[in-house]
Amino acid sequence: MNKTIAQTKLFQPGRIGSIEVKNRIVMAPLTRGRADEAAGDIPGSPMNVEYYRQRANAGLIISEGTQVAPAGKGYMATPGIYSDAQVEGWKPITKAVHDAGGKIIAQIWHVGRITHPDLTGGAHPVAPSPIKPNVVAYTHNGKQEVPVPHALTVDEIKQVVQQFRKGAANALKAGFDGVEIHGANGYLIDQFLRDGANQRTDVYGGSPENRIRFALEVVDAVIAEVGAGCMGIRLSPLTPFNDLSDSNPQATFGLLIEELNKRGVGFIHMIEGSTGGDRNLPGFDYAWARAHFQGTYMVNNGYTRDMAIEAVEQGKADAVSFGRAYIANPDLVQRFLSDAPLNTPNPQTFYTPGPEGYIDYPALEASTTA
Ligand code: 8OZ
Repeated sequence: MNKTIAQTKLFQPGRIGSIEVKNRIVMAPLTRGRADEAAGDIPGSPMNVEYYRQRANAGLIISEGTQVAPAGKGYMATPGIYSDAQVEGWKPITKAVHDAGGKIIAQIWHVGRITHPDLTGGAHPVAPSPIKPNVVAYTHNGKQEVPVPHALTVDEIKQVVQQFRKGAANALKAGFDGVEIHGANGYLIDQFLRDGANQRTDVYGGSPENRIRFALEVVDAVIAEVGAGCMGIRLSPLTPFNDLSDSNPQATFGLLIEELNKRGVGFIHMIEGSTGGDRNLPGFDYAWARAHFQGTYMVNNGYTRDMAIEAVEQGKADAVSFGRAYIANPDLVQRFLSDAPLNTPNPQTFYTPGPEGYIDYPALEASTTA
């Protein structure tokens, strides 16, 4: 018997980790640069609330990356999750999503070396090793080369782990349903994982066992606060984004996945290939990861509606996240269900302040969604 589209697994309720979701379509974390920077990187303006509320049709929303400390901020006007005022700011957002029947988790984030003191309140960028990436930071003083980062001492590493721990605890206080650790795209955790940025000779560098240590310390700290079921980690074993590389991604990320299994981590959010680009890069066996990871396996990067339906139907993934499509289509689930055309995202307004390109993408007319 042929299924209707609505009967395919992508549109069915299920669980992401222990979080019950009404479908397996996920809104990916999206940096939008619309927090109140002058007030202390605080989210929760009426416009921020409306943006998330509009997208509560997703089975799960993953918040924009939210820095766990001032030094972990790498872009203008990204929200934090370390101060009490930030926690208060997130509350109307999580409430609006819940009131609209959705679920939302916080993506907790530290950019490491991908920043400039003009963005961190003067703090010098940090990293596993003093290696400068070929990256510019966008600051209020224009585009600037990022400096050679300060190599974290072991004491400082422990402090950053505690910052992630506090971020996770704050996420629950703010009403989030869980936490995603940002372990992808060349930011701090990824800088420890991959040897293009990690040339340490202590227990945090060298072998894959040592390079995954920091990530696992963060995972353990987050689990201690929120439990393993409602947390997960975003990974991008192959992406060259933010000038990062690894000499053997299969060994590094294969070992990490085995360790995540031992901890009962709820989900992995896997970016396949080059973030926002080529999906077909050599060097990592995603089918292996799917087969071996015991939690929920969520995939991302350039999925179309039909690719997502097929991937979940065939068991290649449990859930699929959409970034750019969700920027431009607040009602993405309804559009996928009816195979309606999608609005085109406008990159000119991805990071600009104000409502344009944020809360003004049209939903389908009610008559066409019926
Ligand atoms: C694009 C612009 C700013 C931030 C990521 C958090 O790549 C980001 C990001 C992407 O994960």
